[in-house]
Amino acid sequence: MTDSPTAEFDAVVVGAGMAGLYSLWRLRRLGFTAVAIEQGDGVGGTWFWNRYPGCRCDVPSLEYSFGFSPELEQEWEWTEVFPSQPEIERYLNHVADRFDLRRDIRLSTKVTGATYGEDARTWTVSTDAGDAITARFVIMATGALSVPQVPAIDGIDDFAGPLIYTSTWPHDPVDLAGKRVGLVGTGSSGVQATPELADMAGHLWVFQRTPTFTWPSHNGPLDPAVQAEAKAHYRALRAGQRTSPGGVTGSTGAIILQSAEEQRSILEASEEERLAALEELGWDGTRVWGDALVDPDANEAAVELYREMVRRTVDDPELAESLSPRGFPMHCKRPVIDSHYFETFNRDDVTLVDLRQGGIDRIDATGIQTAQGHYDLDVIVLATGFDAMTGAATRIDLRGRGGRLLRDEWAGGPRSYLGLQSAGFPNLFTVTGPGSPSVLANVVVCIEQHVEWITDCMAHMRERGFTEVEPTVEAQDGWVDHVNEIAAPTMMVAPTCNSWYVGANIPGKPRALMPYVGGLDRYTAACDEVVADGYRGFVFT
Ligand code: N01
Repeated sequence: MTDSPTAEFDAVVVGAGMAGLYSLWRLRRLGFTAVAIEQGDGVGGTWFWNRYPGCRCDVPSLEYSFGFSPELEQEWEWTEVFPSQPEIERYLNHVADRFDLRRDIRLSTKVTGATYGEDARTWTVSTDAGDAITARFVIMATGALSVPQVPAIDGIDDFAGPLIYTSTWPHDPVDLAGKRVGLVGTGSSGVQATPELADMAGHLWVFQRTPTFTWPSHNGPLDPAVQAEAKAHYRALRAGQRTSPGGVTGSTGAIILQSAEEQRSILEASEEERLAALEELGWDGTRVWGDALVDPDANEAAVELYREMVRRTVDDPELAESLSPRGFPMHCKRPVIDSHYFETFNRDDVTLVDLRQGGIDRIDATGIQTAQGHYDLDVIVLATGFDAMTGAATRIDLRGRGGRLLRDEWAGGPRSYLGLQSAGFPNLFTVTGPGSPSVLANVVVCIEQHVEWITDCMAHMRERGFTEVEPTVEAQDGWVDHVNEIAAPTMMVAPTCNSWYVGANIPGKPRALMPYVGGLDRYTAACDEVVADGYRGFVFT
């Protein structure tokens, strides 16, 4: 089937990461034919590509797993509270094998375009292998963080040694022993890689443009009793995930803060009470303050507590100051979870290069030239992030009704109804796309909710003989307004915050908050209400 240059399926699924695998499983179960097109030469998506040292998920293992198969839940054994990349990749390969999904997956093939034929009401999907695959539906399971950002640094191709992106870390072992290694970027990837690279390298220089808010993961071996307890009550756990804002119950051995009952008011706390929170909770004592999520003064008070923790952890006061976030609020970017990040800077073989003292001018054959001087390096590691949430879809020539290009429609910021469909692009669905909670919640739960909604909608159409579904422009506009309104009081849209949530990490990308901040529970209820109301806002033909 997959060798044919042309084929006809009910659905083409773009990607074979978690969303692609579950889409295939569910489509098959509902009796739809489908093929998944995957650019990597293995399944797993994010967990196939991001194999840098230290790569780990920040959602507990027992919750960062599929809930669609009780047998799978029972047979798979997690080993750590937070799963490492190799363990998740093994799990996803197990899923692909256990459910015989590989026969419908075409690896090492990139989708380059998809055009909607209004007469036939089908999509024609083209790939870099020269295929033209026709299907009634296209499901974009392309991931929110799947397009690495190539930083705009002069001379990036001039470096004579290996230049490695964390997001495409090589499969073969990388020998860093005795090497001078430069790491650029201190987001989640850079923070996770720092302690590991420090162990591997001769000397590590960390090039930091903006200091990070990061908290210890408290990772460790998974208590067998906790695992047994979860397995005994998995149905209740899954139900709890779906009705929580973050898709996480916190009942699986991990310390999850900021649930409503744990939030305190920093503005009502005395200086002694604030410092007592650090004594009681350590780093987590900086983020138990509910008012810091919405009040700038409360936020700055919490940031000062955070800086106090940096000073208590980093031996050199000047270095502590360099590592301290300043000038933008806590909670405006994705929280980072680490294992001994700040402690790593107390090592003699690790040097922080604070780019606020002089930025990177260029990369040359022998290293990185900054305004502070030249750093001679053998290896450069780039942990410089992703063109998040819209990058994958806008790089594909997606042509909807009348030949309109999705990339043009989204030129001022992404527009979609419920994060599921865009007006003018019938029968094209997005999993965990902009306008949905996705990156702000346990993405596995988000994926399952989306895929179930999408495939249920397809089944609904089949039952009633419909061939086309598309949202109205009014419904889409209403949803985009709602997404912006509920984000307005949060730190995520603070003008001083340049996060990938708002596209600020990509030069020229329009500044627009992409995820839905209202919580997975509220979002799921909104999706369910739309269906109960006869798919309000969607037009079926
Ligand atoms: O990317 P990022 P990431 N010169 O965009 C710097 C998920 N994730 O891959 O802040 C110098 O956060 C940039 O600096 P600045 C998670 O959702 C999860 O780390 O723009 N520096 C920043 O420090 C996460 O949020 C996990 O000033 C440059 C860094 O590169 C998301 O992926 C693990 C630069 C990019 O940080 C993205 O994280 C890993 C330049 N030209 C990832 N360009 C877990 O589950 C960029 N930077 C734990």
